[in-house]
Amino acid sequence: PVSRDRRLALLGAPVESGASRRGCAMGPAALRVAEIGERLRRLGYAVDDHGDVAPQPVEGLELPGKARDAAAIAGWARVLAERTYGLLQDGATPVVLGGDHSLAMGSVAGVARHCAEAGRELFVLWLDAHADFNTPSTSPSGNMHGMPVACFCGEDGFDGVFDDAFQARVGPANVAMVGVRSIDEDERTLLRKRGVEVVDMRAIDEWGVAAPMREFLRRVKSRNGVIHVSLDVDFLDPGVAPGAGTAVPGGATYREAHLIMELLYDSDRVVSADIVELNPFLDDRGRSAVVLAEMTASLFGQTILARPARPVS
Ligand code: 4U7
Ligand code: MN
Ligand code: MN
Ligand code: MN
Repeated sequence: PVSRDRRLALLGAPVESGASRRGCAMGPAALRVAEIGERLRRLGYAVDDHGDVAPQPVEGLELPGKARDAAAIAGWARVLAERTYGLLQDGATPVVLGGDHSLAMGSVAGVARHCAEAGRELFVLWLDAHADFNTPSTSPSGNMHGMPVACFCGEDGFDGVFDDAFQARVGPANVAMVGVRSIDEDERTLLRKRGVEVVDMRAIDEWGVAAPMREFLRRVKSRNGVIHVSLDVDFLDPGVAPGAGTAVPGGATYREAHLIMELLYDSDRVVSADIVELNPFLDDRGRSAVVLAEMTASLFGQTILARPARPVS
């Protein structure tokens, strides 16, 4: 394979108390068994697997409203923010293996700090059946995997999750959500108010994924920005990836998902990624783990046929 100059850093985050069903803690192990590291190495990258991170719970932390296990979730977030920030400062590309989606509070906070210091504008591409824009006061469940976007966009209700070093935020207008098909009522109101771009499944049915993705990538390029990709397994249709604790019918197909990854790779703007919410306890013989590992390979340049570079606009 061609040798590539980027170092990829795998970081396991076996957190599951942000979700209501257990099993996501086995996600990093299943992704490794699906050879996520080997697939990336075969593409010519130097890949360092840093193993699983260990959280330090933020003793006594309580958030106003409903936020189950906030002290532990904040502990994961803090350590992940430190790690993604440090890896980016060292010139590496962090790929966080979840674990439930609450971990994105931390991974994105680290990326946001790095970008703020480097003077680069950060965009987040949220690939998910859900918007994950609840706060402890809007959440119907209190499960923190439904809250990470609200947290890193700076909504109220997350005081004390981070200390002062990691207060950098992502502008809601710099977040694009693709594949959404389940939003709670108060969550929808808040999303609309903040102007988050939502490409729901209806839009994908009408336009496919390429048109909205090109639009998003054009916007990123026009601001010379960079992209953090957060991929929730439930973005995919449950028929493609059954290993999801919060499956919603009518999700992305195998090829829609890969095309998004291929377009992202072509854009050369992705600086970090989360691969989350895989629940191996619910999976069918490792199928979902393999699909996620394949998608990660596509994100970093695995192609069907090599094709000439084509500008995004
Ligand atoms: B996931 C939910 F109420 N919105 O907040 C909530 F429908 O990371 C689900 O996207 C959140 O899987 C799903 O609990 C979080 C619910
Ligand atoms: Mn999610
Ligand atoms: Mn989801
Ligand atoms: Mn989920």
